[in-house]
Amino acid sequence: MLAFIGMGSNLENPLQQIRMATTRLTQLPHTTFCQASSCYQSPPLGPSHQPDYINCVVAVETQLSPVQLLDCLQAIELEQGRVRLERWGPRTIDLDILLYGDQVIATTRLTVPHAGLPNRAFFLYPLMEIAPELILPNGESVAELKINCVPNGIRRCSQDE
Ligand code: ROI
Repeated sequence: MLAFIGMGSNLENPLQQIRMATTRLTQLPHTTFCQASSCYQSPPLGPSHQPDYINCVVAVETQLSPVQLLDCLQAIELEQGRVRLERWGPRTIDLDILLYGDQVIATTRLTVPHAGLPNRAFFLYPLMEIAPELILPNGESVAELKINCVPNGIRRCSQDE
């Protein structure tokens, strides 16, 4: 199944955190890494007393189930020292399943498509870069969502940062 994973970091050298997590994603079992977007910087959504975020989206072709994939992502978060203190607080790395094929999942552990996907520029800009033709399970196109979302100060990081 083709899955899209959103990455975010705003602590302890975010670009480095994203690079490390990307490397780990290339090593997932039963999974072929397809593509990574550029990195994007944006002010925090939520509590503003925290640093800007760096975000990136990757595509993988995986035979893992959604829950198996989530387990792998949470293991990487733990490895990279993610500590959950406050809701919407700063973090070294956040890995979210944005989409898993055209599956719709609503369980206690997992909401897919990610509930924030339709209005978060920091997911839509990088997603549009690697999957401009993508249509969500409800029929909405990423292109249309991106046009209609509030950019909120997002900017693409230069490749050599
Ligand atoms: N804000 C930005 N800009 N990027 C994120 O990845 C991000 N992740 C979050 C919250 C705290 C909601 N804000 C964010 O989880």
